[in-house]
Amino acid sequence: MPTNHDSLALDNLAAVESDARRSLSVAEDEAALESWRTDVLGRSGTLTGILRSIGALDADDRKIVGRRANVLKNELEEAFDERRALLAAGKITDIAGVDVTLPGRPHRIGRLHPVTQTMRAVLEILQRLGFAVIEGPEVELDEYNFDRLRIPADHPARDMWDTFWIAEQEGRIAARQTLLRTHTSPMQIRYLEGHEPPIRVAVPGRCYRYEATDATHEWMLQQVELLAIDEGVSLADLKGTLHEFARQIFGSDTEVMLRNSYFPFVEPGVELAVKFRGQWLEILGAGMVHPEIISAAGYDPEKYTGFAAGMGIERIAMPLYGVDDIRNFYQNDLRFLSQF
Ligand code: FA5
Repeated sequence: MPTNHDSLALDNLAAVESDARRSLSVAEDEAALESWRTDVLGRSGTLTGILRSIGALDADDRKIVGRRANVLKNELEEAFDERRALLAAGKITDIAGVDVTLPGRPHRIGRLHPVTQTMRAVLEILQRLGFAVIEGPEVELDEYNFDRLRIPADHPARDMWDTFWIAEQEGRIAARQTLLRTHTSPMQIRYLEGHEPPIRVAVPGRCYRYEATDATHEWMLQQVELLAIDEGVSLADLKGTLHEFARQIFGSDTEVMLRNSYFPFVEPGVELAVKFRGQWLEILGAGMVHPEIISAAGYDPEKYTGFAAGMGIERIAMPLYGVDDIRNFYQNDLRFLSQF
């Protein structure tokens, strides 16, 4: 057991050590190094003072304190040599207050955006349910975004989708009017042009709407379109698919509701809402592909039937991550985003 005497001497030693190390770490030139050496290791230096006083201690204490003081002396001499070598090698700049020998600050590790995480989870489930993932253009023709989906220019349903039109370039009159797609549904038409039933695809992508934003509406949104066409596909298949999807993404405790809706390209039309903070939040529109769309693609609508759906990924992310204002997702505030 160390005596009081000896623990006092050890405390002194510790104080000398921390002072010495701190002042050495800010010595930035040869003169500062030399004055440090005089102050600490010189004839009347702080450590030398302690070494001298060891003789006055009891024999036992002398051993303990003496050993520690000698080890410290070696350590400080080494630290001094190291510091001098670093200075000589130009590894320490003389920018006041900057110690380039300090360890670096840790990098902040990036993470996936919550909407990207949601998109990945959604596609994983849909792939397990048998849908192949394909993509389509964000800049779309009026014809595919509207007309061929049974929404002609004078149709009141066009008001459902306020549109960003692509301006015609000066001196060049576009043969066909282009726009930023307002939904992923044009891919129903494009896919049917080049593929025969059986069809089972999921089409993720960004959509744009020229509309005022609020807690559940953004002007840019991500959707996933579903299209399944085959002989004998029924509304029961749509219902089963949507319920299984909802169960897998939200868990079986979350309440969902399928209700009537209207879209010109389906008959009948439905929408799915999820209970979030006591209110119904609409997450997707869906329905049975309109027979005219199937016949326009060259198939007999008596033989082939199908369903389609368009899911809003931000709307799905809201209950998943407990976000009650959709606008938070795209404000690029790291304090918000780094929570997920
Ligand atoms: C459509 O876009 C249809 N194309 C969906 C569809 C596909 C119906 C296939 C039938 C068959 P709607 O405009 O309701 O429908 O949008 C679909 C989903 O996208 C909505 O349920 C919602 O989840 C999301 N959504 C729509 N508008 C916005 C918006 N401004 N901001 C965020 N999410 C939106």
